[in-house]
Amino acid sequence: MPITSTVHMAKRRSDAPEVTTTHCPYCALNCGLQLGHDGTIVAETIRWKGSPLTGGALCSKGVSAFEQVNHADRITMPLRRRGNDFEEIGWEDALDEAAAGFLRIAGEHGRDANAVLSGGSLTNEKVYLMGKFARLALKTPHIDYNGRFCMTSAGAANKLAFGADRMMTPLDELRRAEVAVVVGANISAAFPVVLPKLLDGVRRRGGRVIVVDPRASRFVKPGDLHIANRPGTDAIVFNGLLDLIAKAGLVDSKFVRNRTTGFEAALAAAAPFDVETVAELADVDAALFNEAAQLIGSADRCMYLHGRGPEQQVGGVDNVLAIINVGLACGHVGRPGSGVNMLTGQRNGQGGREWGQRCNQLPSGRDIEDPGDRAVVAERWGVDPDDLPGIGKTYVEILQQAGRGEIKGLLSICTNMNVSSPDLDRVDEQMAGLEHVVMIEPFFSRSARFADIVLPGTTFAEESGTITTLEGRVVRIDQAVAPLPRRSDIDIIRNLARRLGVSQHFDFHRAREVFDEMRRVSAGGPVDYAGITYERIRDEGGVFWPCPDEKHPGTPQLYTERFHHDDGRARFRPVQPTPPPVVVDADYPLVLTTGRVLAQFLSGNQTMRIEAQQTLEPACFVEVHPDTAARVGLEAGVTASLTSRQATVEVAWRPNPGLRDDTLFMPYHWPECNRLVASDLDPVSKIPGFKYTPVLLAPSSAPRAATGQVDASASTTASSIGINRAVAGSMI
Ligand SMILES: Nc1nc2c(c(=O)[nH]1)N[C@H]1C(S)=C(S)[C@@H](COP(=O)(O)OP(=O)(O)OC[C@H]3O[C@@H](n4cnc5c(=O)[nH]c(N)nc54)[C@H](O)[C@@H]3O)O[C@H]1N2
Ligand SMILES: Nc1nc2c(c(=O)[nH]1)N[C@H]1C(S)=C(S)[C@@H](COP(=O)(O)OP(=O)(O)OC[C@H]3O[C@@H](n4cnc5c(=O)[nH]c(N)nc54)[C@H](O)[C@@H]3O)O[C@H]1N2
Ligand code: SF4
Ligand SMILES: [Mo]
Repeated sequence: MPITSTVHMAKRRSDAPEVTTTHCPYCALNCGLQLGHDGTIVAETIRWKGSPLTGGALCSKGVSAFEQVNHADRITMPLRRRGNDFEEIGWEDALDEAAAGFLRIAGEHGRDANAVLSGGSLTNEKVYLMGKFARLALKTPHIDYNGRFCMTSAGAANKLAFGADRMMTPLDELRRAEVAVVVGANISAAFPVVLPKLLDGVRRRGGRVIVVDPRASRFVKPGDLHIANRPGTDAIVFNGLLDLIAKAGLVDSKFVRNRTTGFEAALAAAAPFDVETVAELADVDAALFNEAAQLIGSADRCMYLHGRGPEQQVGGVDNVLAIINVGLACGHVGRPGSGVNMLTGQRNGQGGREWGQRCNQLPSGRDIEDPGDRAVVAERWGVDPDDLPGIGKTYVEILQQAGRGEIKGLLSICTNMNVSSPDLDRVDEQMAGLEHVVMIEPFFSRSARFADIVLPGTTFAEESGTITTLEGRVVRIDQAVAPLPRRSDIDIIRNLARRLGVSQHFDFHRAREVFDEMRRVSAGGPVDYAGITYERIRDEGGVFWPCPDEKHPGTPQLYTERFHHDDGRARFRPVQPTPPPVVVDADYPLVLTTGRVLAQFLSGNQTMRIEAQQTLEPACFVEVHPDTAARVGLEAGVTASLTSRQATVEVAWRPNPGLRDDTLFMPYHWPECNRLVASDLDPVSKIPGFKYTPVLLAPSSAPRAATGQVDASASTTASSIGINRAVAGSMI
């Protein structure tokens, strides 16, 4: 696998007359960078040494991100479907038709027949606008966002345990940690800047890195303690750790007594998971497991970092609660060098789940079902609380109701469901069944082929706004160049709202105006930004929420004195591990788990257009343990065939001795992956079980050498989707 290490940019290369300071548009590390440009064309990335957290470091994606902005594939004019083709139309016609379609559907089927799917890569301001737009313009309860695929298990567990949904300890605190426990996070591919170095620091100071993951990613070093558990068994592993730590007398009783409730019940639920049981169910080495319990239980300062491995499971919330239970039992919360930290993924994965684009949420983390929260938001919006819709459907549920079900119209912004959703063949059918689909997209995506109207979207260099990083720090992005399509996402929302007759609620021309309203709406709420201003963000290198007034310094470290529940205490929750809904059997004997590669970002609609990234990772593949390959007769150069209960796909394969031999790993950026994955959901967070799919692996019967090229039938090509290339640009 090609390696791209962290790239430190050289000094400025060109003489672009202007420099704008902003942040990378991809992952939630939000590395700061500067763009060299002339007001129209962005010409280069410049290292910004003053960047909070990352100090100017960038991975290759951040270095090449600017190439999006003036890319030849940009959609610059609205597109309208004509048969299987698309034609360019004027802005006014496109906006008229987009709005008229939603009005028609509301008239014929009721307002609840329209839905919005939105994205965690949008700025806070746009997230807020989308939530407001769904509730006040479309008047539908059905708005959800792609963070439902991402952060909802972690968020739900954090709210249950601590009363808030935010990383609790700044990542810099790893400098003081004696032990770091990384649970199902691929640090080397997904958090490639700063975090590998911070983990190296722990090792250098004689501390230990403990990794709980069925696969050893590149960041795992000799000397680390690697617990290679079976996929889907994290609650078993952490219940077992809790049991062992208690039996060894390593519980921090003072912390448990003074700052928590529910310890006894959690311990009782963990009691059945003694070492032998865990070793058998999770298939882990008992000696390693004992050592991990000793290390964690004896550490004064321990940081837990969890990624999507334990979270994107049908028992995702329970898995995270089980990790939190161990952290609470050891008192590794609310003190320096310690913390149970979720690693948020998308550019604005954190702000994306605060500002009201979730089906169960009003802005500033308020609860859409809580009468008090509804009254506050309604008052600040100048509407009657009874006019606010109630709780809506989640992302997968909206798709499942699309077309043949009760959802007929869809507004989509910043999400690419026809790559990233589970059970993709069904999603294609569901999307095709919709009557009216409007997408706001800078690039023609695989999902856009199901649109009736595509409105050109904004890239990161063409707008201002705020983003909340994975640490909970609100940072600012500044506009470098004018939007290529002449209107920004905010302009689009304002113009659609006017056509839907509610312009008084959407009279925003600049992000700053939206932010000022957000501050007012959030004052006194669970996610309080009232004291954060654009000026402070720039002067102070970002401000951590909660920040209730302009004198308040912001809150980098949470929970030092109290938790966010009314009684100030954290909650242990008893965890009964959920068995997978579908199990491996003779027909589907291996577990497919899915994730990322360093060079590509999510559905690939941005990075796959950038040559530097595409050259590094051009196509889908599956990783197989060499023994497994030998067992099924998969030879080098032969294409692998994978069959799940959902679909069969063929991809190139790579050997990986660092993977369990009963587990396969496939990066999800290409559509092949989610054709295989089922759409079973966690009952609480409604996250799909992306990390656990029983499959059958075999050499392909097709006489084709593995070239690394994708199977054309599985991916989107110009011919397969019937788009006029001249209009839509090249597609993925
Ligand atoms: N290069 C790159 N970086 C990204 C992204 C990207 O697309 N590309 N996306 C961003 C986003 S949105 C996100 S959410 C983050 C995701 O960041 P991560 O969660 O770190 O990314 P994944 O690749 O999903 O890796 C999950 C890890 O979980 C492991 N795993 C699988 N099943 C299990 C299990 O049952 N238990 C445990 N303990 N581990 C398991 C996998 O082997 C893998 O190491 O990355 C962000 N950063
Ligand atoms: N099998 C499997 N599936 C997964 C995962 C996994 O690990 N395994 N991970 C899941 C995770 S963690 C996530 S976060 C989801 C991501 O799911 P997706 O919704 O597919 O995420 P993106 O690829 O970021 O899609 C964002 C789209 O919005 C566009 N866009 C970006 N910024 C803007 C903007 O500012 N304005 C507008 N108008 N458009 C914009 C981009 O061009 C892109 O087409 O996928 C999930 N799917
Ligand atoms: S993709 Fe993530 S790690 Fe890479 S430069 Fe962008 S923000 Fe930093
Ligand atoms: Mo994500």
